[in-house]
Amino acid sequence: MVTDSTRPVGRFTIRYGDHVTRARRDGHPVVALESTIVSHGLPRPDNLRVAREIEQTVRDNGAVPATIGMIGGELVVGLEDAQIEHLAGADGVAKLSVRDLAVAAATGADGATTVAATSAVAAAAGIGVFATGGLGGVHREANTTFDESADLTTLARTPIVVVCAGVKSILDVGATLERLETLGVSVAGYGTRRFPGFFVTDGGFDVDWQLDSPRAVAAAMAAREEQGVAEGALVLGNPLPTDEQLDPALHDRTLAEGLELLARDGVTGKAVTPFLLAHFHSSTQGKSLEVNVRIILRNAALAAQIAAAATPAHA
Ligand code: PSU
Ligand code: MN
Repeated sequence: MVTDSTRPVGRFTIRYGDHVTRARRDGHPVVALESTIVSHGLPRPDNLRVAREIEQTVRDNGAVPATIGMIGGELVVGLEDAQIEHLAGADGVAKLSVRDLAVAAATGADGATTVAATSAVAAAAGIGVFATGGLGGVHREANTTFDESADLTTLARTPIVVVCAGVKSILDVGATLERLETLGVSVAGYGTRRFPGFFVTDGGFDVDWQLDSPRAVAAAMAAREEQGVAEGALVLGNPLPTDEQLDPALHDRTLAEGLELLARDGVTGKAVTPFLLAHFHSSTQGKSLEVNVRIILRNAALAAQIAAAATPAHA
């Protein structure tokens, strides 16, 4: 058990999985992975298979996976396979954002960490790269609901590179990009100046910076450390190739339906994102699920390559 008290994001008491302890000891590259995607973002039973595929993809690309979650109130960096299986299959697994971590720890909860909580814990563990699907952000109609993911405010004070396919397309992408700017979060496209739209290749907005190789991303990470402005994240948008995206017309139709159902069923708060993702996965006959899985695996591969490029002995 190791407590790291040097980082501003939190002094978490962390239990490290054996594979992560070995990687840290030997200076091997490590990639953080979230667990909410597994417990709340993907349907059973595919979620467990995908969780394992994500870890394998990280290994195949030269890094050690550290899936993060909470078991019995204890934060684990590098969940063992049986623990991932538990979070993927058990009922009552909590969706944990940063604000939930303390109460969940004190009550001995089992929980899956969101982008916000995973980045905070990963950064506290000294892990510099994190792969997910799509970030949370500003929801449509946030002007009345105030629904903006804590992913954004957490990334403003968490030094980590988040490899993602942009923000989830169920959100207000433009408003989210504006908030990322205000919050001082760096944003770059991977091989593109267009911000990706998660299920779809193009999210409809330009970004100011383009990085073209794992080495270039590693150099940006190093420059940020050197400049001493390392308290915020770098969001790296890694778009799907156009021939792998969800058909944009099907996407728009499914989203419109989903938003109607959301209003009809009065779904609010942290249930909104899982509800909309589940709607996509069930009403596209698994097409969106397939796309979502491809997104995550591509991001896991790239994150591993970046972590390797950032690790001196592995560059
Ligand atoms: N990316 C995916 N699927 C997901 C998520 C991301 O492909 O389920 C999760 C992440 O954990 C993210 C969360 O932090 O959705 C956002 O939830 P909210 O909008 O309630 O903050
Ligand atoms: Mn929300």
